[in-house]
Order: sequence, then structure tokens, then C-alpha cells
Amino acid sequence: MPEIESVVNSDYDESNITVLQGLEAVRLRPGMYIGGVDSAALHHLVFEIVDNSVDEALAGFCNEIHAIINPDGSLSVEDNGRGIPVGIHEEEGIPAVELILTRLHAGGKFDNSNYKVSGGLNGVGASVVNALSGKMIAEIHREGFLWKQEYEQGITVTPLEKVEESKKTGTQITFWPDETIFDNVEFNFEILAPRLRELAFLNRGILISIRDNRTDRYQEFQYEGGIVEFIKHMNENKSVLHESPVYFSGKSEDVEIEVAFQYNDSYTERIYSFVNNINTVEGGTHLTGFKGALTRTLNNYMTANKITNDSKENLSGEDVREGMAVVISARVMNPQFESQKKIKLTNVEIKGKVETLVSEYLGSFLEENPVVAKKIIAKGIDAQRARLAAKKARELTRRKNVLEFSTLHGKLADCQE
Ligand code: 0RA
Repeated sequence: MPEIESVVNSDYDESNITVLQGLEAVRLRPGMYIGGVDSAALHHLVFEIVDNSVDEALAGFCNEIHAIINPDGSLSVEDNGRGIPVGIHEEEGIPAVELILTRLHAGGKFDNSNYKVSGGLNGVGASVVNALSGKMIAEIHREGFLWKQEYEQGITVTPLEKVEESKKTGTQITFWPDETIFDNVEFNFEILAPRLRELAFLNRGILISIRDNRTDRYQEFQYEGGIVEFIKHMNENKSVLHESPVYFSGKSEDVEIEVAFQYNDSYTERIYSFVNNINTVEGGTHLTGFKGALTRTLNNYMTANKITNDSKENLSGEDVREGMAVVISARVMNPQFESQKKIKLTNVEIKGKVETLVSEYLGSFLEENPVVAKKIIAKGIDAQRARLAAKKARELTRRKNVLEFSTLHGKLADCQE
């Protein structure tokens, strides 16, 4: 037995060195992990922790997530999931929770759910937040007890302690962002609340709340309708073309997509696209697939139903998206992004899959809802007419300019003579 112990110990020492290097790297170059040390980065810490709870919810084990801003400068995120495992990890000889919170890339190791697709740093987030926190406390309700462990700057300072009996399950992470790293360590309710609301829209049914114990402000978000309610929220003060948003979802191998849209009588398109809960501001293959399928399906419907427009030209993408509010949410196993900023999806296979799903669903939706179909197409034809008229007017003005210029030129020539 002592032999084994010495082996374990020497292993532990070695890995301990790499651990220090790992967390040291985070503290040396926080920008590489959380994009900076400004206010955005500070709030990013919160979203990293929340993402872990969202993952637990996506796996089907949690339906409440509460963020609490504490007056002592810390922030707590509490969920009612299974609780981070507390058992001793066989290879590493320390509690799993300690491994998850103090080692870079320990995220996936314990992950037995294949649906872990939420945003953030793909499960390595919690240890990054720990490294950048002056202090962190993990409190876990699991296996009949409340367990507690504390860390400072990502380093364990107390052994995992069994505090008391507890019948519930769940995880609470409390952290104090490191003042020596961030410009400003004050949390802002106005920055946290909108993103938490967005997460609640994107993950139907989960109750997500935020409480500010400095000011007693409280908001909670829970949307059984998911992105349909997101669309209703976007069109809140608009007059809509059809009563209920169009919604559909589909699955194709390792892609799941959800789409909701509703037209209003305005002339602007508003599209929010997401991949694994991350807002892809610059879109990408999921969005290209959606746009292509929308345009093609509406034009096909017109042809099939002999609906004509005066121009005989197909409706363009811009024509069919005028006045449209759209949310497209994709869940992708191995998302590839154009850059570290994760704002544009590049997986080529996604485009075709989304196109197929959208064409199929939308095609039958239009067949089954001819009244809505007619309204959408009438709006598109209107947009096309306005677009072509504007184009003609522009061309006319240009021709007129050319004409005026040449006569002016002629007159100047006269003068010179
Ligand atoms: C790994 C395995 C299991 C749960 C979790 C991670 C977990 C992590 C977080 C982070 C925040 N809240 C969380 N809740 C759960 C479950 C292993 C099992 O019970 O089989």
C-alpha cells in the first residue's frame, strides 16, 4: 500500500505542476480566455458559470437557475441540478468537483451527456472563472449532504467538507472576481438581465432569475413557448401580419434547429441567429441555409399556385424578409466558428441540413395555411415593387444627370469657343 501511495503522490506532484501552469496561463493572459479584463469580460465570468447550469438543464436534470449579486462584491449562481460530483476521481485522487474547478480542460471528462452543447468555453469555463477570482466557494447538495470547498485565485484552500445533511440536490458557485485582474469588479444588473432573459427564451421552460441584493431588484424569466415568445417579444409594439408566429424544429444527425418567425407591417428585417445559445452576430451557414430555403420555398409556392407579380422576376431574399422578425437557434455537436469571437458559424454541412428542414416544413406550412401564405407573398410582392421602382428612379436620375452633364459640357465647350 505505501508503494501505491508514493506512486499516487509523485503523480499528483507532476500534475500539480501542470495545473499551476494551466491556471497561471489564464491569469497571465485573461484576454485569451475571456476576451479582456473590462466590464464585458467581468460579466462573461457570470455567463460561463450560468452556462454550466444551462448544460445541466439541457441534459434534463435542472429547471431553475438563480443568479444573485451579493453586497459583499460576490455573485452566486445556484441551480437545482444533480450537483457537481463529489466522489474521488480515480486517476487524480481528488474530488471530481475540485478537478472541474481547478483544472483547465477538465470539463468533458465527467460529462456523460452527449447533449452538452451550450455556449461558453465548452465546459472549461468554471476553472477559468476560478482562476480569475480572488475567492470562490462551491456548495453542492448531493448524496444526502451539503458539501463545501473554497478556492483562491483558482487554488484549493480548503478540503471538500461535508457540512450537513441535505435532502435536495444542486450546485451553488459563489465567486469574487479578482480585483488585481479586472478594471472594475462591480456587477451591473443591466448587463446581466438581458442575456439571462435571452437564455430563458432559447431554453424553454427553465426558470432563470436575477436578484440584486445591493438594491433589492429582482427579475425572473421563464418561457414555456421558448423562441416563439422571443418573437412575440420582438414584435410587441408592432402590428403583425399573422396572429401567431410560425414555428418549427427539426433534427438531422448532429444538428438540431428551431426556427420561429412572424411578419409585421414594417420594412425592416430583424434576424437573431444562435448556435448552442451563442448569438452568431455575423450569421453563418445555419442562417444562409435558412435564407436560401425561405426565398426558394416562397417562389416555388407562387409558381405552383400561379400567383403572379407584374415584374415576372423572382422575389429576392430581401423582398421576402422585409418586415420579418426571425429567431433561428441551432444546436450543433462540433461547431466551427470563423474566429475566436464565435460570431459566425462555418460548418459547411449545416447549410444543406437547415435548407432541407426549412424547405420541407415551410412548404407544407404554406399549403396548410393559404391565408397566411397569401399575406406573406403579398408583402414580398409589395417589397419587390418598391425595390424595382426605387431602382428605376435611381437609374432615371442617373440618366438625367448624365444628360444634364453632357448639355452643360456642351455649353462650356461653347463658351470656350
Ligand atoms: C458532471 C457530471 C454531473 C453533473 C455535473 C457535471 C454538473 C455540473 C454543474 C455545474 C453547475 N451545475 C452543475 N450541475 C451538474 C452528473 C454526474 C451524475 O450524477 O451522474
